[in-house]
Amino acid sequence: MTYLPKPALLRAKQPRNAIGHTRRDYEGAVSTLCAGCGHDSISAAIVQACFDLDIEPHRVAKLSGIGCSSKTPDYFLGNSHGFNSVHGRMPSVLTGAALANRSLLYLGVSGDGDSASIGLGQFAHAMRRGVNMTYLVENNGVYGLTKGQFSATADKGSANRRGVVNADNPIDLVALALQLGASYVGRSFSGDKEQLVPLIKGALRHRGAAFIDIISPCVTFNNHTGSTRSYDFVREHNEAVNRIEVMLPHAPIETSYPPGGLRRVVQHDGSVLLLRKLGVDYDPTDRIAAMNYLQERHALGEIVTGLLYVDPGADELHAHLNTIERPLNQLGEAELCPGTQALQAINQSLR
Ligand SMILES: Cc1ncc(C[n+]2csc(CCOP(=O)(O)OP(=O)(O)O)c2C)c(N)n1
Ligand code: SF4
Repeated sequence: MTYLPKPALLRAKQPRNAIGHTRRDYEGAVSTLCAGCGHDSISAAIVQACFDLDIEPHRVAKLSGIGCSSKTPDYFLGNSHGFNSVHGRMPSVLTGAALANRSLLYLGVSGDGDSASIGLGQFAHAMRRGVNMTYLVENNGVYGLTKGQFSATADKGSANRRGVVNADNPIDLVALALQLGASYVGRSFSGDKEQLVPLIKGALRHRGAAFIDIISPCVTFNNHTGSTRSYDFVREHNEAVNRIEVMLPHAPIETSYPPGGLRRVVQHDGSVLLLRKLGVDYDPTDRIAAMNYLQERHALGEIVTGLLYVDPGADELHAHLNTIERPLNQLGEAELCPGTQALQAINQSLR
Protein backbone atom coordinates (compact mmCIF):
# COMPACT_ATOMS: atom_id res chain seq x y z
CA MET A 1 0.00 0.00 0.00
CA THR A 2 1.35 3.41 -0.99
CA TYR A 3 1.97 5.60 2.04
CA LEU A 4 2.35 9.37 1.76
CA PRO A 5 3.00 11.16 5.05
CA LYS A 6 1.29 14.51 5.48
CA PRO A 7 3.54 17.55 5.95
CA ALA A 8 3.58 18.99 9.47
CA LEU A 9 1.50 22.17 9.71
CA LEU A 10 1.51 24.92 12.28
CA ARG A 11 -1.25 23.85 14.64
CA ALA A 12 -1.21 26.66 17.19
CA LYS A 13 -4.29 28.39 15.82
CA GLN A 14 -6.36 25.33 14.92
CA PRO A 15 -9.44 24.66 17.07
CA ARG A 16 -8.97 22.05 19.79
CA ASN A 17 -11.54 19.72 21.30
CA ALA A 18 -12.11 19.09 25.02
CA ILE A 19 -9.06 16.79 25.26
CA GLY A 20 -6.76 19.27 23.51
CA HIS A 21 -6.57 17.63 20.07
CA THR A 22 -6.88 19.36 16.70
CA ARG A 23 -8.59 17.73 13.71
CA ARG A 24 -5.12 16.96 12.40
CA ASP A 25 -4.60 14.56 15.33
CA TYR A 26 -7.40 12.41 13.85
CA GLU A 27 -6.12 12.38 10.27
CA GLY A 28 -3.93 9.79 8.55
CA ALA A 29 -1.77 9.61 5.44
CA VAL A 30 -2.58 11.51 2.23
CA SER A 31 -5.19 9.58 0.25
CA THR A 32 -4.13 7.85 -2.96
CA LEU A 33 -7.74 7.24 -4.10
CA CYS A 34 -9.09 8.83 -7.31
CA ALA A 35 -9.89 12.53 -6.92
CA GLY A 36 -13.61 12.85 -6.15
CA CYS A 37 -14.01 9.30 -4.76
CA GLY A 38 -16.83 9.26 -2.19
CA HIS A 39 -14.67 7.20 0.17
CA ASP A 40 -12.47 10.25 0.91
CA SER A 41 -15.52 12.19 2.12
CA ILE A 42 -16.34 9.33 4.48
CA SER A 43 -12.79 9.42 5.89
CA ALA A 44 -13.26 13.17 6.49
CA ALA A 45 -16.58 12.48 8.24
CA ILE A 46 -14.90 9.90 10.53
CA VAL A 47 -12.19 12.44 11.41
CA GLN A 48 -14.85 15.05 12.23
CA ALA A 49 -16.94 12.61 14.29
CA CYS A 50 -13.98 11.46 16.40
CA PHE A 51 -12.82 15.06 16.91
CA ASP A 52 -16.32 16.16 17.98
CA LEU A 53 -16.67 13.23 20.40
CA ASP A 54 -13.29 13.93 22.07
CA ILE A 55 -12.15 10.36 21.39
CA GLU A 56 -8.55 9.51 22.25
CA PRO A 57 -7.16 8.14 18.95
CA HIS A 58 -5.19 5.40 20.75
CA ARG A 59 -8.49 4.06 22.14
CA VAL A 60 -9.74 3.20 18.64
CA ALA A 61 -9.11 0.00 16.70
CA LYS A 62 -9.92 0.34 12.99
CA LEU A 63 -10.20 -2.82 10.93
CA SER A 64 -10.96 -3.41 7.27
CA GLY A 65 -10.96 -6.03 4.50
CA ILE A 66 -9.72 -5.48 0.93
CA GLY A 67 -10.84 -2.88 -1.62
CA CYS A 68 -10.49 0.88 -2.19
CA SER A 69 -12.88 1.31 0.76
CA SER A 70 -10.80 -1.00 2.92
CA LYS A 71 -7.68 1.06 2.13
CA THR A 72 -9.22 4.14 3.70
CA PRO A 73 -8.31 3.44 7.36
CA ASP A 74 -4.82 4.49 6.29
CA TYR A 75 -6.24 7.96 5.63
CA PHE A 76 -7.76 8.66 9.05
CA LEU A 77 -6.86 8.07 12.70
CA GLY A 78 -3.15 7.65 12.05
CA ASN A 79 -2.53 7.24 15.80
CA SER A 80 -5.04 4.41 16.29
CA HIS A 81 -4.64 0.65 16.19
CA GLY A 82 -5.23 -0.70 12.68
CA PHE A 83 -5.57 -4.07 10.96
CA ASN A 84 -6.09 -4.44 7.21
CA SER A 85 -7.36 -8.02 7.04
CA VAL A 86 -8.28 -10.43 4.22
CA HIS A 87 -11.07 -9.78 1.66
CA GLY A 88 -14.44 -10.12 3.46
CA ARG A 89 -12.90 -11.26 6.75
CA MET A 90 -12.91 -8.00 8.72
CA PRO A 91 -15.91 -8.99 10.90
CA SER A 92 -14.35 -12.15 12.31
CA VAL A 93 -10.97 -10.49 12.93
CA LEU A 94 -12.76 -7.60 14.64
CA THR A 95 -14.90 -10.00 16.70
CA GLY A 96 -11.78 -11.76 17.94
CA ALA A 97 -10.04 -8.50 18.80
CA ALA A 98 -13.13 -7.18 20.59
CA LEU A 99 -13.45 -10.37 22.63
CA ALA A 100 -9.79 -10.19 23.66
CA ASN A 101 -9.90 -6.50 24.61
CA ARG A 102 -13.19 -4.75 25.17
CA SER A 103 -11.60 -1.51 26.33
CA LEU A 104 -11.12 -0.22 22.76
CA LEU A 105 -13.65 1.36 20.41
CA TYR A 106 -14.03 -0.86 17.35
CA LEU A 107 -14.53 0.64 13.91
CA GLY A 108 -14.97 -1.74 10.95
CA VAL A 109 -14.66 -0.28 7.45
CA SER A 110 -15.72 -2.32 4.45
CA GLY A 111 -17.01 -2.13 0.88
CA ASP A 112 -20.14 -3.51 -0.74
CA GLY A 113 -18.01 -6.12 -2.51
CA ASP A 114 -16.18 -6.93 0.70
CA SER A 115 -19.35 -7.26 2.81
CA ALA A 116 -22.13 -8.29 0.40
CA SER A 117 -20.23 -10.89 -1.65
CA ILE A 118 -17.28 -12.79 -0.21
CA GLY A 119 -17.91 -11.46 3.31
CA LEU A 120 -21.70 -11.83 3.45
CA GLY A 121 -21.60 -14.67 5.97
CA GLN A 122 -19.15 -12.75 8.13
CA PHE A 123 -21.29 -9.61 7.99
CA ALA A 124 -24.40 -11.60 8.94
CA HIS A 125 -22.86 -13.22 12.01
CA ALA A 126 -21.33 -9.98 13.33
CA MET A 127 -24.80 -8.39 13.14
CA ARG A 128 -26.71 -11.28 14.73
CA ARG A 129 -24.19 -11.68 17.55
CA GLY A 130 -24.37 -7.98 18.45
CA VAL A 131 -20.62 -7.36 18.26
CA ASN A 132 -20.01 -3.99 19.90
CA MET A 133 -18.75 -2.11 16.87
CA THR A 134 -19.42 0.60 14.33
CA TYR A 135 -19.58 -1.15 10.94
CA LEU A 136 -19.40 1.16 7.91
CA VAL A 137 -19.95 -0.05 4.35
CA GLU A 138 -18.74 2.37 1.69
CA ASN A 139 -21.26 1.32 -0.94
CA ASN A 140 -20.54 2.22 -4.57
CA GLY A 141 -22.28 -0.74 -6.25
CA VAL A 142 -19.04 -1.95 -7.87
CA TYR A 143 -15.72 -3.61 -7.10
CA GLY A 144 -13.74 -0.39 -7.51
CA LEU A 145 -10.30 -1.83 -6.79
CA THR A 146 -10.63 -4.58 -9.41
CA LYS A 147 -11.89 -2.26 -12.18
CA GLY A 148 -15.62 -1.80 -11.71
CA GLN A 149 -17.46 -5.14 -11.96
CA PHE A 150 -21.04 -5.01 -10.52
CA SER A 151 -21.13 -5.85 -6.84
CA ALA A 152 -23.97 -7.71 -5.11
CA THR A 153 -25.58 -4.41 -4.02
CA ALA A 154 -25.90 -3.10 -7.60
CA ASP A 155 -29.54 -2.51 -8.52
CA LYS A 156 -31.18 -4.82 -11.04
CA GLY A 157 -31.52 -2.90 -14.31
CA SER A 158 -28.71 -0.44 -13.57
CA ALA A 159 -26.02 -0.20 -16.23
CA ASN A 160 -22.24 -0.17 -16.06
CA ARG A 161 -20.29 2.50 -17.90
CA ARG A 162 -20.14 0.35 -21.07
CA GLY A 163 -23.96 0.04 -21.04
CA VAL A 164 -24.12 -3.58 -19.83
CA VAL A 165 -27.25 -4.03 -17.68
CA ASN A 166 -27.13 -5.84 -14.34
CA ALA A 167 -29.58 -8.76 -14.35
CA ASP A 168 -29.17 -9.84 -10.73
CA ASN A 169 -31.29 -8.80 -7.76
CA PRO A 170 -29.49 -6.55 -5.28
CA ILE A 171 -28.64 -7.40 -1.68
CA ASP A 172 -29.78 -4.62 0.65
CA LEU A 173 -27.38 -4.65 3.60
CA VAL A 174 -29.64 -2.33 5.60
CA ALA A 175 -32.57 -4.75 5.24
CA LEU A 176 -30.29 -7.62 6.26
CA ALA A 177 -28.87 -5.75 9.25
CA LEU A 178 -32.41 -5.01 10.45
CA GLN A 179 -33.52 -8.60 10.01
CA LEU A 180 -30.42 -9.96 11.74
CA GLY A 181 -30.85 -7.83 14.86
CA ALA A 182 -28.41 -4.91 14.50
CA SER A 183 -29.38 -2.37 17.14
CA TYR A 184 -28.36 0.86 15.34
CA VAL A 185 -28.95 1.01 11.59
CA GLY A 186 -28.52 3.99 9.29
CA ARG A 187 -28.04 4.85 5.67
CA SER A 188 -26.37 7.96 4.36
CA PHE A 189 -24.56 9.49 1.41
CA SER A 190 -20.89 10.46 1.27
CA GLY A 191 -21.96 13.78 -0.28
CA ASP A 192 -24.11 14.73 2.73
CA LYS A 193 -21.69 15.54 5.55
CA GLU A 194 -24.45 17.21 7.60
CA GLN A 195 -26.26 13.91 7.80
CA LEU A 196 -23.30 11.54 7.86
CA VAL A 197 -21.17 12.99 10.67
CA PRO A 198 -23.92 12.83 13.35
CA LEU A 199 -24.92 9.33 12.18
CA ILE A 200 -21.33 8.13 12.71
CA LYS A 201 -21.18 9.90 16.08
CA GLY A 202 -24.37 8.18 17.22
CA ALA A 203 -22.97 4.82 16.09
CA LEU A 204 -19.67 5.33 17.92
CA ARG A 205 -21.59 6.04 21.15
CA HIS A 206 -23.94 3.07 20.66
CA ARG A 207 -23.59 -0.19 22.58
CA GLY A 208 -24.12 -3.15 20.26
CA ALA A 209 -23.88 -3.77 16.52
CA ALA A 210 -24.14 -0.39 14.78
CA PHE A 211 -24.29 -0.50 11.00
CA ILE A 212 -24.28 2.36 8.47
CA ASP A 213 -24.61 1.79 4.74
CA ILE A 214 -23.02 4.84 3.07
CA ILE A 215 -23.66 5.38 -0.63
CA SER A 216 -20.23 6.44 -1.88
CA PRO A 217 -19.95 7.06 -5.63
CA CYS A 218 -17.01 5.56 -7.53
CA VAL A 219 -16.13 8.38 -9.93
CA THR A 220 -14.01 6.13 -12.11
CA PHE A 221 -16.35 3.18 -12.70
CA ASN A 222 -19.87 4.02 -11.53
CA ASN A 223 -20.76 7.70 -11.88
CA HIS A 224 -22.49 7.72 -15.26
CA THR A 225 -26.08 7.92 -16.53
CA GLY A 226 -27.71 4.52 -15.95
CA SER A 227 -25.95 3.99 -12.62
CA THR A 228 -28.01 4.15 -9.42
CA ARG A 229 -24.88 4.97 -7.35
CA SER A 230 -23.81 8.15 -9.16
CA TYR A 231 -23.69 11.53 -7.40
CA ASP A 232 -26.56 12.82 -9.55
CA PHE A 233 -28.81 9.79 -9.05
CA VAL A 234 -28.37 9.70 -5.28
CA ARG A 235 -29.00 13.45 -4.94
CA GLU A 236 -32.21 13.12 -6.98
CA HIS A 237 -33.56 10.04 -5.17
CA ASN A 238 -32.38 10.65 -1.60
CA GLU A 239 -35.34 10.63 0.82
CA ALA A 240 -34.10 11.48 4.31
CA VAL A 241 -36.54 10.42 7.05
CA ASN A 242 -34.83 12.35 9.83
CA ARG A 243 -31.81 14.36 10.89
CA ILE A 244 -29.99 13.64 14.11
CA GLU A 245 -27.77 15.57 16.46
CA VAL A 246 -25.67 13.80 19.07
CA MET A 247 -25.21 15.36 22.50
CA LEU A 248 -22.59 14.02 24.89
CA PRO A 249 -23.76 13.21 28.43
CA HIS A 250 -24.11 16.33 30.57
CA ALA A 251 -23.56 18.65 27.58
CA PRO A 252 -26.11 21.46 27.37
CA ILE A 253 -28.61 20.76 24.60
CA GLU A 254 -28.15 23.48 22.02
CA THR A 255 -30.07 23.07 18.84
CA SER A 256 -31.60 25.28 16.22
CA TYR A 257 -34.54 22.89 15.64
CA PRO A 258 -38.04 23.95 16.66
CA PRO A 259 -38.80 22.05 19.90
CA GLY A 260 -42.08 20.48 18.69
CA GLY A 261 -40.51 18.32 15.97
CA LEU A 262 -37.81 16.79 18.17
CA ARG A 263 -37.56 13.34 19.69
CA ARG A 264 -34.91 12.47 22.30
CA VAL A 265 -33.36 9.01 22.40
CA VAL A 266 -31.01 8.42 25.33
CA GLN A 267 -28.33 5.78 24.72
CA HIS A 268 -26.81 3.51 27.39
CA ASP A 269 -23.87 5.87 28.04
CA GLY A 270 -26.13 8.89 28.57
CA SER A 271 -25.47 10.40 25.14
CA VAL A 272 -28.63 11.83 23.60
CA LEU A 273 -29.74 11.43 20.00
CA LEU A 274 -31.91 14.37 19.05
CA LEU A 275 -34.07 13.30 16.14
CA ARG A 276 -35.90 15.69 13.89
CA LYS A 277 -38.50 14.07 11.64
CA LEU A 278 -38.48 15.13 8.02
CA GLY A 279 -41.89 15.03 6.36
CA VAL A 280 -42.93 11.40 6.85
CA ASP A 281 -44.16 9.97 10.13
CA TYR A 282 -41.23 7.62 10.70
CA ASP A 283 -40.57 5.81 14.00
CA PRO A 284 -36.89 4.70 14.20
CA THR A 285 -37.56 2.50 17.24
CA ASP A 286 -39.96 0.17 15.38
CA ARG A 287 -37.88 -2.50 13.62
CA ILE A 288 -40.75 -4.11 11.67
CA ALA A 289 -42.14 -0.76 10.49
CA ALA A 290 -38.65 0.27 9.39
CA MET A 291 -38.24 -2.92 7.34
CA ASN A 292 -41.62 -2.42 5.64
CA TYR A 293 -41.03 1.26 4.96
CA LEU A 294 -37.64 0.62 3.35
CA GLN A 295 -39.04 -2.07 1.05
CA GLU A 296 -41.97 0.13 -0.01
CA ARG A 297 -39.76 3.11 -0.81
CA HIS A 298 -37.13 1.00 -2.57
CA ALA A 299 -39.86 -0.34 -4.86
CA LEU A 300 -40.57 3.30 -5.79
CA GLY A 301 -36.92 3.88 -6.65
CA GLU A 302 -36.14 5.98 -3.57
CA ILE A 303 -33.03 5.77 -1.43
CA VAL A 304 -34.16 6.17 2.18
CA THR A 305 -31.51 7.74 4.41
CA GLY A 306 -31.19 8.78 8.05
CA LEU A 307 -31.21 6.91 11.35
CA LEU A 308 -33.48 4.04 10.32
CA TYR A 309 -33.52 2.03 13.53
CA VAL A 310 -32.14 2.30 17.03
CA ASP A 311 -32.61 0.22 20.16
CA PRO A 312 -31.01 2.40 22.84
CA GLY A 313 -31.28 -0.36 25.45
CA ALA A 314 -29.59 -3.08 23.38
CA ASP A 315 -26.81 -5.15 24.87
CA GLU A 316 -23.94 -6.81 23.07
CA LEU A 317 -21.81 -9.91 22.65
CA HIS A 318 -19.85 -9.51 25.91
CA ALA A 319 -23.10 -9.44 27.88
CA HIS A 320 -24.35 -12.56 26.06
CA LEU A 321 -21.13 -14.44 26.81
CA ASN A 322 -20.64 -13.04 30.32
CA THR A 323 -16.99 -12.28 29.61
CA ILE A 324 -14.49 -10.67 31.92
CA GLU A 325 -14.10 -6.85 31.84
CA ARG A 326 -10.30 -6.82 31.72
CA PRO A 327 -8.39 -7.31 28.45
CA LEU A 328 -7.13 -10.91 28.22
CA ASN A 329 -3.50 -9.80 27.99
CA GLN A 330 -3.80 -8.32 31.48
CA LEU A 331 -4.88 -11.57 33.11
CA GLY A 332 -2.41 -13.59 35.13
CA GLU A 333 -1.80 -17.34 34.97
CA ALA A 334 -4.07 -18.01 37.92
CA GLU A 335 -7.05 -16.45 36.06
CA LEU A 336 -6.20 -17.98 32.71
CA CYS A 337 -5.59 -21.53 33.94
CA PRO A 338 -8.37 -22.91 36.16
CA GLY A 339 -6.17 -25.82 37.31
CA THR A 340 -6.07 -29.55 36.59
CA GLN A 341 -9.10 -30.46 38.65
CA ALA A 342 -11.34 -27.85 37.02
CA LEU A 343 -10.17 -28.93 33.54
CA GLN A 344 -10.83 -32.58 34.37
CA ALA A 345 -14.31 -31.65 35.58
CA ILE A 346 -15.00 -29.82 32.30
CA ASN A 347 -13.76 -32.81 30.28
CA GLN A 348 -15.86 -35.15 32.39
CA SER A 349 -18.99 -33.04 31.83
CA LEU A 350 -18.51 -33.34 28.07
CA ARG A 351 -18.16 -37.13 27.96
C1 LIG B 1 -9.99 -13.74 -1.57
C2 LIG B 1 -9.97 -12.60 -2.56
N1 LIG B 1 -10.80 -12.66 -3.63
C3 LIG B 1 -10.82 -11.63 -4.52
C4 LIG B 1 -10.00 -10.57 -4.35
C5 LIG B 1 -10.00 -9.46 -5.39
N2 LIG B 1 -10.62 -8.25 -4.90
C6 LIG B 1 -9.89 -7.27 -4.32
S1 LIG B 1 -10.82 -5.95 -3.88
C7 LIG B 1 -12.22 -6.71 -4.50
C8 LIG B 1 -13.56 -6.02 -4.44
C9 LIG B 1 -13.59 -4.75 -3.72
O1 LIG B 1 -14.85 -4.18 -3.83
P1 LIG B 1 -15.50 -3.36 -2.67
O2 LIG B 1 -15.43 -4.09 -1.38
O3 LIG B 1 -16.86 -2.95 -3.11
O4 LIG B 1 -14.55 -2.11 -2.51
P2 LIG B 1 -14.29 -0.85 -3.45
O5 LIG B 1 -12.96 -1.14 -4.10
O6 LIG B 1 -15.39 -0.74 -4.44
O7 LIG B 1 -14.23 0.27 -2.50
C10 LIG B 1 -11.95 -7.96 -5.02
C11 LIG B 1 -12.97 -8.84 -5.63
C12 LIG B 1 -9.14 -10.56 -3.23
N3 LIG B 1 -8.33 -9.53 -2.98
N4 LIG B 1 -9.15 -11.58 -2.36
S1 SF4 C 1 -11.65 3.18 -8.40
FE1 SF4 C 1 -13.58 4.04 -7.63
S2 SF4 C 1 -13.71 3.32 -5.50
FE2 SF4 C 1 -11.57 3.10 -6.17
S3 SF4 C 1 -10.55 5.00 -5.55
FE3 SF4 C 1 -11.22 5.26 -7.67
S4 SF4 C 1 -13.22 6.26 -7.50
FE4 SF4 C 1 -12.77 5.36 -5.50
